[in-house]
Amino acid sequence: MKALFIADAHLKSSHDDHYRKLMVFLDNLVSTVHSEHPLETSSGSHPLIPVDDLYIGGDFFDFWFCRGGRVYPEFVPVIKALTAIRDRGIRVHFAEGNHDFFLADYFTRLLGMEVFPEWGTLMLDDCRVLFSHGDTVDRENLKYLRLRKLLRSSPAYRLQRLLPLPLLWKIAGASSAASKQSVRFSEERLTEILHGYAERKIRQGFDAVILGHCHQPLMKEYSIGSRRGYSITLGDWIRHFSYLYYKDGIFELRFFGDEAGKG
Ligand SMILES: [Mn+2]
Repeated sequence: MKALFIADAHLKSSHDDHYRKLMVFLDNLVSTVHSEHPLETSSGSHPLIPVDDLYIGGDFFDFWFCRGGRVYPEFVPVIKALTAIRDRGIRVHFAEGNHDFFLADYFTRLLGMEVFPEWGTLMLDDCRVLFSHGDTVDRENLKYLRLRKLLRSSPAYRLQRLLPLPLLWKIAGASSAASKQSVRFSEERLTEILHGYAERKIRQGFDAVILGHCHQPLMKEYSIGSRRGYSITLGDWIRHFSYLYYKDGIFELRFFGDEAGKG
């Protein structure tokens, strides 16, 4: 089987370059089963990528609040692209991030896509994979963990339902900008912490651990007896345009625009 993982697009405005680049990328994903997408429709110089499952590892949106079918207008084009992917026969799955949660209300209920609020355990062929955004890996960040729990509690859920959506979008947009300025670690240190955690999980029996959050694309390979383990942070779709491609037991970290000739 073939699966593709991306994370941390932090979408906000459909006019942003990285938003538009992501749209081109999503348009190039084709189903391995029934492809109505003839090969020659590949947009520009980018090859089509055959996929069974698309996994989005959190902070896809810079913030998320919806009401029924009503979503932030800037997100409509990318949601259409995801729906088109689903309609091409590709299963779409989300892990929630620290910027986007309560996703199931919309993506599961209305679009039938799977949402993992925190951790997902996946089987890719025989490969047992642990998948998450990764924002809860640092157990010492009690302040954040408490805030996270509070924001996702049912009183918080009910409260946001009472507020007008445009107000929520405004608050969320502003607080997301502020939260980017108050990071506990450098990206490099956070990457080390995530990979340290992933290595422990691999030693406990997972074949791969796939995380987002740190925005650094990195894959480490471990040999444990006769077993191979992969610790992967997905990078982002702001600066790196990185994605993980899984094909029949092989993991490969790739960069959009850099895949010419790869199958
Ligand atoms: Mn994050």
